[in-house]
Amino acid sequence: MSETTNIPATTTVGIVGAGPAGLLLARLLHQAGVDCVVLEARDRAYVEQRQRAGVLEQSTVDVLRATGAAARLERESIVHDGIELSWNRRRHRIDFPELTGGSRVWVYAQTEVVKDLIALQLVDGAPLLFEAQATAVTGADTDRPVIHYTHEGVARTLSCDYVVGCDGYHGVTRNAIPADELTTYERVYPYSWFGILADVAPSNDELVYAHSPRGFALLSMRSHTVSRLYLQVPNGTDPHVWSDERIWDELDARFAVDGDWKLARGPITQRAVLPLRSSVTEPMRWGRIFLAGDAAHIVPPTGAKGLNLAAADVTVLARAFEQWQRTGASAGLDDYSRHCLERVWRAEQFSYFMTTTLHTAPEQNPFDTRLQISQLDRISASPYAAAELALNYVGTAL
Ligand code: RFL
Ligand code: PHB
Repeated sequence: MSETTNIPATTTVGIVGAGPAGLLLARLLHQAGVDCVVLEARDRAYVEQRQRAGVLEQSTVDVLRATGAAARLERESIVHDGIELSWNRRRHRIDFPELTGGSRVWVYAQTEVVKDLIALQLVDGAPLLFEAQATAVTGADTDRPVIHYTHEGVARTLSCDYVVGCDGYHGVTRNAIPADELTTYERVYPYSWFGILADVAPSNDELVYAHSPRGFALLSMRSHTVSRLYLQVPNGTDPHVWSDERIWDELDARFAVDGDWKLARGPITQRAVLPLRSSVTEPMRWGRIFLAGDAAHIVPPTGAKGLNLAAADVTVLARAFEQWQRTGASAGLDDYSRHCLERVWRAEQFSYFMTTTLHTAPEQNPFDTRLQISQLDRISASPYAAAELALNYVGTAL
């Protein structure tokens, strides 16, 4: 039988997008015995290599463990008990376990989460079609919504009980909902992040978020031998006009502290500029269509929340589908949007706070800079202010 004849035309839950949200949802539904199909526009290599987030909260690690997708994470992730904030040429450590009653975070790249979920899904999981681009979803207000998609040049349809849009900010599922049924709250920031990957051991054991007169910088990592670093840059910056030396010099200047700490340099293997945006679409469900992850909300990466919110959405949704399939009760599905939006808005507020406290806006008023410094001083002086940051950073249980 050819692979093509195996492509189902009907399913219970049709999932558009195989980023972390779609893949994790498929895994959870498979475990719960709920039939689903995942359609992904890109090919496998592209999805597995897309460089994005790097920090996992406890609740995300818990759900990955529960799905059996955490074996490599247990071996290769790096557990972090804190972060450092840097301003006025000094650093202050935020101790997570001390300030939160024992919580911590895991440094494990989104690329690796995605690889682990795909590997598991292909061995033991629901159908996952790469290079299957959804073009439209119809029938949101009927009992059988339909995903229209193209696979290997052939136009196909997938008829579903429910459709979940896990297709990110530029996805098509959201368009299936009448525009006047949705409200989008949005803020675009007047700066972007220039991210690099470098083959050099991280210069600090923990992440460093730096406020500086030259703008924000972040030191992160992918492993004990690969560093991930970011610089605040003006919107529209072309990453390819920066020489490697200019990037390292700028990072040096922004991380500079009194004392003998030095940023180690190494070959830069990847570079990209990403604009910063906050956005929430409400409600996250209309008729038989659900939105999850970046399809419903975007946070600027400063709070490290994007991937964790996506995981939280689909965990809530999978439980609701399981309840519905087992008992016929739709209470969980009906409550999905309200339930998720509470966490989403908390993460939006925290990400906005981290972003606006640490970045320097173009033509920023010196008064605003003094307010930022006062806020950072407060965090270093008050365990209550530090705990508020720590509790938001490590996230809450689901
Ligand atoms: P994703 O990961 O964007 O996955 C969506 C998937 O849907 C597919 N798709 C379609 N498939 C079929 N038909 C269509 N018509 C489709 N349209 C789209 C896409 O190919 C893709 O595979 O969303 P998801 O699953 O909700 O996961 C969310 C996270 O990826 C995201 O929140 C974070 O990565 C955000 N983010 C970052 N967060 C951090 O905490 N730290 C970071 O450093 C960080 N870097 C980033 C990021 C997001 C970025 N984007 C979306 C612009 C860097 C980038 C470039
Ligand atoms: C990353 O490692 O890519 C990363 C870490 C923390 C952030 C954002 C990005 O807040």
